[in-house]
This record gives sequence, structure tokens and C-alpha cells, in this order.
Amino acid sequence: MKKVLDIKEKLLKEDYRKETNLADLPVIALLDIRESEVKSLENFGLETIEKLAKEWNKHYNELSKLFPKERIDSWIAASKLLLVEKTEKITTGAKIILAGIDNVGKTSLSIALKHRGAFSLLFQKLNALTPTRGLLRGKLEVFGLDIHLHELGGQKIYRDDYLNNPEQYFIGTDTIIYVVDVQAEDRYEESFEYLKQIVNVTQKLRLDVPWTIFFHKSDPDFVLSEKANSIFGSMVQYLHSNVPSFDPAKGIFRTSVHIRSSILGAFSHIFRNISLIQDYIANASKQVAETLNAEFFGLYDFRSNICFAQYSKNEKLEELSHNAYYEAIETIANMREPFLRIRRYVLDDEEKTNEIFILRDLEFKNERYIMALLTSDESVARKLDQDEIENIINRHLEDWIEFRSYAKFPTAI
Ligand SMILES: Nc1nc2c(ncn2[C@@H]2O[C@H](COP(=O)(O)OP(=O)(O)OP(=O)(O)O)[C@@H](O)[C@H]2O)c(=O)[nH]1
Ligand SMILES: [Mg+2]
Repeated sequence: MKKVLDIKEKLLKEDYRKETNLADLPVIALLDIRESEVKSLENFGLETIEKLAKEWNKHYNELSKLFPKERIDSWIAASKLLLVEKTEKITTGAKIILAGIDNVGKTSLSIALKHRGAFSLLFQKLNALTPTRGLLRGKLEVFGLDIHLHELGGQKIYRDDYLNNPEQYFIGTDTIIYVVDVQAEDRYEESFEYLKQIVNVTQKLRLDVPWTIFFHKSDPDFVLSEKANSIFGSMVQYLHSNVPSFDPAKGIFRTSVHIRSSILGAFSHIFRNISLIQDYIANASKQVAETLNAEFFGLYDFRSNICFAQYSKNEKLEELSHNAYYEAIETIANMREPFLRIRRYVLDDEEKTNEIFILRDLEFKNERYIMALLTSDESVARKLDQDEIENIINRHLEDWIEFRSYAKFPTAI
């Protein structure tokens, strides 16, 4: 019972919170929606919570021409959450496809993401890799939501099968990651060709899901040639013109197994992107950061390392924090024991800011998370012994942690 009241408070304007028939409420009842926006939804026949929750996908493309997708997604998520008790099966988890020609580093990416322990051990694993034979399924659990990672082994003998029987591989996917090896100059053309072929089959399946492209093996000392720049530019342009939900501003990542934060950052971004309650979580994370006077706040899933809730003042601090997170969990010998790590950094900015990085484990509702904070406020670091931090996070994120398994809903095709 409590749950429903919480949802109403979080999602509905005050006047509507006492209503019991949530399905028939007009969309204006949603907390974060304006009258002009409601008019447009009505024009598409999405005038009630139920209609919005169930029929949004018919009008998503037109709507996204009128409003930022983040706003539309948050209305959809809100309306679905409001129907939670009425819907039989809400969560099915999410499916991510990892594609690209052979040897670009797909298997390495998923291993690096999940790796715990010494960095040198990671390279032992990666050096011993053999080509993936056909489809390789992996499962990550992120905030109680199952993420199915489907890796399509990239050798030519397997590719034809995906292209000839795409429905067996692509149906039901929530997002596609295409991996390119920036160091394999002699294979750029082949990589581009395969990208076009996959775009083509997904179009035939009318699968309009977000795409991400990883320019992988962007090792620290690697410099892109002119040829690389030009052909990668064409790939991005191609995706932009042919995949409506590819966003060049958000969908491109340079990754390398030598820069752990690049992988963690990219996967965390993708995960947050397919989660329909991302806006709420981003907001709540920002509030936590503000309350704690922190420049970065992140809540990492204990098992997958994915940073589900995050606020960062800028990208540089995000990178610093993700790197510090990996560095720390590599040295924590016994993850079962409670732990607290504090490290100081002097930032390379004009003021040479002193930042304190704090990492500790937290438990909410019997699940374990790892929290990272970056702050220049000494008093925050000193307050750590108390349960102050846990309380603050609890206050802002509790409901979303509780609703975490509703983060993704089956999207009808
Ligand atoms: N320099 C560098 N090498 C990498 C990186 N990531 C992976 N590799 C190497 O690239 C090679 C191929 O990696 P895999 O992960 O097996 O490639 P794959 O895409 O899974 O290949 P298939 O399974 O055949 O499709 C391995 O020798 C890795 O060590 C990286 O970021 N930088
Ligand atoms: Mg592989």
C-alpha cells in the first residue's frame, strides 16, 4: 500500500493524488507536464495515463520531433509506473547486442567491464582469448534488473547467419552497440560494410532502438590517422541518417581496455539510457550530491560495476571517479567485509583543488551497492562514521531503488 502512495506523490500533481482510478486520469495529472505539452499528447490520442502507457510507441517518432526525448521518456515511465499494479508483467529485463567484425574487442569489453582484482590478471585473461563462436550470451544484474548481453561473434562464417536470419538474433533487443577497432586500418572498410548490413536488417525488422558506436582500442598513446578520421566520420554520418534514434552527441564512445573508466563510463551511460526512469534517478543523484556538497556522486552496482545513479559536475570528474573506483576495487581483498576507502587528489586545474575521493559499501533492502563521492569539503569526509550518508541517499533514492526493477519495460515492436 505504501508503495502506491509513494508513487503518487512522486509522479502526480497534488490535486490528483487522492484518485483511485489511475488508468483513466488525464495526462495533465502527471507532475512534470505542461498544458501545451498535454495538448500535443491529446492530438495523438494519448489523453489518459493508460493510453500513454500503452500506446506511446505508435507516436513516439512524431512526439520526439516536438519534445526532447528525455521528457517524453519520463512521461511514459511515469504513466507505466502508475499502472504497475494493473499490469501483469512489467519487467523482462533488457537485451543489449554487441556487434562488430572479428577481433575488434567485443569479448574483451565485456570481460573488462566485469573484472575485479588486479589489472595484470585482466590482461592475462584478455591475452588468452580466442574468437567467439557464434552467439555468446552473458547476464549482468544491475539494480535488480537483468541485462542480457548478446555478443555476436564477428568472424565471417558467423556474420552471414545473423544477416540471413536476423529475427533470431535481433528481435527483442533494447539497444545495439557496434564496435570498431581503431587500430585495424586495413579493416575499416569491412567494418563499415558490416555496419551498413546490420543497419539494413534492423530496418527490415523495423527495430528502431538506440545505437551506440564504440571506437575501441583507443589506447592512451594511439593517434587517429586522417584516413581513420574521415571514415569514422562517414560511419557516424551514416548512422545519423539511417537510424532515427542514434544520437551523435550521446552515442559515440572511445574505449580502450587500458582506460578502464572509458568502458565503465560507456556501459553505464548505455544502461542509464535504456532505463525509463533515468531522469528521476539523475535528479535524485543530483540532490544527493548537493546535500553532501559533492562534485561527483555515484552508486555502483556491486556485481556488474555499472554506475546506475550518477551525478557529476563535469566529465573530467566523472572519469577520475570511475578510474578511482576501479583502482580501489582492485585492491579490496575481501569484498564481503564492509569497507571504506579514502584518497586525496590534487586536481590539475587553475586552483589546484584538493578533492577527497570516498568509496564505501552500502546496503539497501538487502542488496549491496558501492557509493563513490568526490568532494572538496573536509567536513563531509569527517562525517563518514555516522550513518548520515546512508540516510541522505536513502531519503533521495529510496523510492527509485525500490522501483528499480521497473526501470525497463518491454517495448512492443
Ligand atoms: N590494444 C588493445 N587491444 C585490445 C583492446 N581490447 C581488446 N584488445 C585485443 O584485441 C584482441 C581481440 O579481442 P576479442 O575481444 O577476442 O575480439 P572479439 O571482437 O570478441 O572477436 P570475435 O569474437 O572473433 O568477434 C585480443 O587480443 C585483445 O587482447 C584494447 O582496448 N586495446
Ligand atoms: Mg569475441
